[in-house]
Amino acid sequence: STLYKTWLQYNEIPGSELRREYADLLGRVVVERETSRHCTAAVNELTEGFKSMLRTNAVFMDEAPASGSYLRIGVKVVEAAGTNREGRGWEKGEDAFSLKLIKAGEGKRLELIGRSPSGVLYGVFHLLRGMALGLRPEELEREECPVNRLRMINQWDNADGSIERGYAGNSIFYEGGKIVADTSRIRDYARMLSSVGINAISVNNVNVHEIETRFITEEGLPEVARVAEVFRNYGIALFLSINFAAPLAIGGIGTADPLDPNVQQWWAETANRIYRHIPDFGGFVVKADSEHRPGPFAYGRDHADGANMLAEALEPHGGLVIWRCFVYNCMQDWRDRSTDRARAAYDHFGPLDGKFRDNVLLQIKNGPMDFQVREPVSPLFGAMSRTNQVLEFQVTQEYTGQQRHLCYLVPQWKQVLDFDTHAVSAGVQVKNIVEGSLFGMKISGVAAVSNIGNEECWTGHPLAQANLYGYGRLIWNPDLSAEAIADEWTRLTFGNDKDVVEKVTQMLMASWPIYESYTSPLGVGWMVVPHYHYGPDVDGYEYSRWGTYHFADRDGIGVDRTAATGTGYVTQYYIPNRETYESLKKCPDELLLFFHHVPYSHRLHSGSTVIQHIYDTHFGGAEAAEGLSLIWSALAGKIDAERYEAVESRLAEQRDHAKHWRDVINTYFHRKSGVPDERGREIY
Ligand code: BDP
Repeated sequence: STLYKTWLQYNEIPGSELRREYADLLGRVVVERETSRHCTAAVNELTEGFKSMLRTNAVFMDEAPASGSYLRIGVKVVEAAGTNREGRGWEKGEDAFSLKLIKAGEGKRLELIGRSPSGVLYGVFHLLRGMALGLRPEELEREECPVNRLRMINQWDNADGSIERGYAGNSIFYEGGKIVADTSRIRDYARMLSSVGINAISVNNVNVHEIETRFITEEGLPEVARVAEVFRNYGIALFLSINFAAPLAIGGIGTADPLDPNVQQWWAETANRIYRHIPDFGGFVVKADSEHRPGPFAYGRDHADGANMLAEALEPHGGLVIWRCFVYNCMQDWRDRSTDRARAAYDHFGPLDGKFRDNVLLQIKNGPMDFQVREPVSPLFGAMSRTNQVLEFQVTQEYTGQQRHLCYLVPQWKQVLDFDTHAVSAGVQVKNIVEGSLFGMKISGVAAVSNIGNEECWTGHPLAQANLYGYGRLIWNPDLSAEAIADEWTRLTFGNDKDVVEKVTQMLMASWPIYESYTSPLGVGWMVVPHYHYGPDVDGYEYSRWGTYHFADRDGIGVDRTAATGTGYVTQYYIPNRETYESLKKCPDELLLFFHHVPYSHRLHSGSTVIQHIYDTHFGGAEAAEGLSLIWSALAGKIDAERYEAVESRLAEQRDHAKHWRDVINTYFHRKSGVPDERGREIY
């Protein structure tokens, strides 16, 4: 169905002239035999794509024809710098490709050269995308090399088939404690990921339960290897989340102490076993000493001890340890104002800079708290110059409307990537840091939590497909604009009708600000129903142990994180960011309540008071949410019924739910502050 095919619709090219031109150019494909052995997925994709877009069956040949036009595909392997390991390398440049249109006698030759079979695959997807966008052959010419080396997706899927923070049905990977027998849907997912440049995936939840702990045993591995094979064909390396206490849980060793030789040996043997089954296994993702997960702290060891022990086991095979920095005290006493969860990652990991082995990467969430609709950028970016880093985004919309509300997140991610950290000097943006060359990181990149499940449209809300697409495109090239990505996704998904493209792009681009405007105000976060994180509950997290407070009382609201009078979190930033956030005058409005506790009468840069801003944005936001559904209804008849209706019903839910948000937030602050709305609108 069109829902299922996402951005890979491969509709017939409408203009018959352009279609004929492409059919002529691409009707014959020359791939040398040696190359084609390694490029099966690329060849299959071309075959499928040409058949449905050009209505031709491409003829594959292993030698160039004497005359006429054709597509030539080749691999020119990038020199691997000193990688004599059995595992896969992560060399910069190995995923690159070039596409050139060359005049050859009477005809033309389109030449696609990849620097590896993955490069060829990316080139093929680029070609098919260009065709679907209606580009002419000469407009396809380019040389591309992804900016980030590691471009990863994290599944939070559990073996029982459920998905932590999944909003689109159950897992496509697991059912009833087992890996699914039929992997064809996983293959389709691999195609989607590869089409936007993803090259790594961890296939189980970071919270590892007993069943998944066993994935690394002799019984579990043949099953995992089946999935690894599916992804391998699409240039995607498979990783597993592991349980740090596995030596205890399944190893029969009475400890998981990283400095214990028996533990070290157990992990070394485990690594050997894994690589016997999966020779190009990517490595481990580890959530340790976080939210009740086991870790090195139990043995008086630190994160470097824990990560390095695993790294040593994987090192001979070329495997990586991706160690998450989402570490904080989730049992804090809300009465104690001296602890600040925002400080935690930096306080834990900053002092360990330089202590990690070369194949360890620290995975850092984009903000210091937890994927809120608005947060400052984590100060850890730029703070560790001798440690490999991975930036973590959340594609699944946990705190941003759970794929029932429209929230296109690419603009948010873009702000994070473009944030000027002022590490080393002005102009050092987060994207320059995670790309790796600035600090000479051995390997680095970006990871994100997936938003897909087994529903027909993959993502619950059909328009939420744009987030998965956009994530891949953005981390391939962080200089792409959020608009350009939205425009591209819309065309690929719904076709090139001008009205459709304009309206859908407009909806996507407006959606994050709209969602922000009717939910928690001015960067304060967390006013959601505890545990579920959907819908408003202003005080739900206020007197809890999670470190998630807004401190609203009758006089004011916000968290004082200044150095002068607050938690001192601002000192984790470089100057001038530190000064900007410290200063009530300079702090940007959208983060005001993240950094300052202010009276409701405080005047924002925008000119309005905090309380009036809350009223205005909530009335305005609910109205704008209704506006989204009106824009969509203007597209009736231009979009197939299945997708039209699926989107329409989500937008109707959003419209109603936004009003609920508006009323709960406005009423709360009206009652707390006693300040009336200047414009006298209805507050309950
Ligand atoms: C939070 C989620 C929780 C995850 C955790 C994590 O609520 O389900 O396990 O992040 O990232 O956002 O480990």
